[in-house]
Amino acid sequence: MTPAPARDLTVTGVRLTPILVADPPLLNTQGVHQPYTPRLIVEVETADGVTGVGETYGDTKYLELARPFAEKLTGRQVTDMNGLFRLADEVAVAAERTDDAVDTGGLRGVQTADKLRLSVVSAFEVACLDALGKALGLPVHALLGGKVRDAVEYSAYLFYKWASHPAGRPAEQDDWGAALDPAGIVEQARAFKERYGFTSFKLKGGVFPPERETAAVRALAAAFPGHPLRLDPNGAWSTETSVTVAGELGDVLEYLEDPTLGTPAMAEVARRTGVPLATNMCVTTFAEIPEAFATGAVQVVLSDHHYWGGLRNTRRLAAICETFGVGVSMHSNTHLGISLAAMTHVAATVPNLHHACDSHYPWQSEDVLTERLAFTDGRVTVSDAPGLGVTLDRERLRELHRRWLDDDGTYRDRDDAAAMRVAEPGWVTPAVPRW
Ligand code: GKR
Ligand code: MG
Repeated sequence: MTPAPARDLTVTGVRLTPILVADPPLLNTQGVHQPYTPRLIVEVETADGVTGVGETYGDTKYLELARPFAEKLTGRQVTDMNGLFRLADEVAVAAERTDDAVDTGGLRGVQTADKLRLSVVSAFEVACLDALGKALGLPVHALLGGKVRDAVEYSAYLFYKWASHPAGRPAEQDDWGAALDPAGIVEQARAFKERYGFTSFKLKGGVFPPERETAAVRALAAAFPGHPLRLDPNGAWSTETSVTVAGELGDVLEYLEDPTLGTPAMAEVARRTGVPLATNMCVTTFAEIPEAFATGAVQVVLSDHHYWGGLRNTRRLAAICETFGVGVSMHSNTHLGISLAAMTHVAATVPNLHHACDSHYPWQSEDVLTERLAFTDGRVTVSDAPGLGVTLDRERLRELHRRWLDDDGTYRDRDDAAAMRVAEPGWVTPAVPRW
């Protein structure tokens, strides 16, 4: 038999398209989501004419790293995914920004230049995997060692929210309505269940005083008995408040997510309560693992391929968690279908991912795909089509890029506190612990 001709997997071109995507007024401890949020779409083309896609944060600081990175990628092989990290280091040395070194105020833990780099690498890694999969006729999960499940379960991501953005803001009214009290949160959860079949619920907290959020979780427990529930105030509480809330909700919570900031404080809360603690704030890099695991600060780590540096690093993280008997779940930030596809492929390959993954996707009415990904019975079916199994809608991509081009800078960098100031002019990012 004549062997099939070798494919030429040399990268011949990289396209970066920053876009602005409509986002509803979702509240968190820092403020509220802006009407539009920035995302970056990455396309990697090979000599054989195959194109792979990836997606990551689109704020200016990510773009500034992604641009020189894209230039350096041309001429390399899409198979050289380990080389992406070296490439990112080279780019970062040339572009290092001191103000990126530490920002303790983020909702995803301390922001470091390293994490920024990994978030950029991840989009290129996903695009390379997509291109490689398409070239070989294999799904991304097969390139990661093969799926261990045919569908990935997601949780309903409940948010306190306003009915619409403050007057004068451009985005249209969404069809979710307001949710500002326990009844509103239960109604939102019902809508999530009806529309998508989700059976586990996560409430984004840190917005109202803990008693009010505790009441909302109690209302969810009464409305959906036996369903897994989570509450995540993004580190807004003191250790004492965290211990109190854990005591009050311990019987109904699957886990309490980042009740308080920092590994030592989380370890104290864990020591004083029997409630499992999860994090996407105190363990967000490999370097943060040893202290957190040694002190028993977290029982579940939320992976996120964006800032852990890709799908292969997510598997490394899961393997470490398994070794130490720590659970794995998945974090999400505002994202589109390309990222949901990537999340689903990697989640399908992680045997010890026993918790439903987070996803903001139901909140995003816009996408850049020809076909939206669907949740059925709260699950996304793992695609067996080559690559990620998604197709870019070029027209839509152009429109959302046009919005980015036309923006005067108001929305090119996510700023939840600035969005809040439109409604409350005196608003400043609250100091933590807030309660
Ligand atoms: O979208 O407002 C939000 C969330 O608060 C997000 O930014 C967090 O990163 O969902 C995230 C979390 O679990 O902490
Ligand atoms: Mg969280």
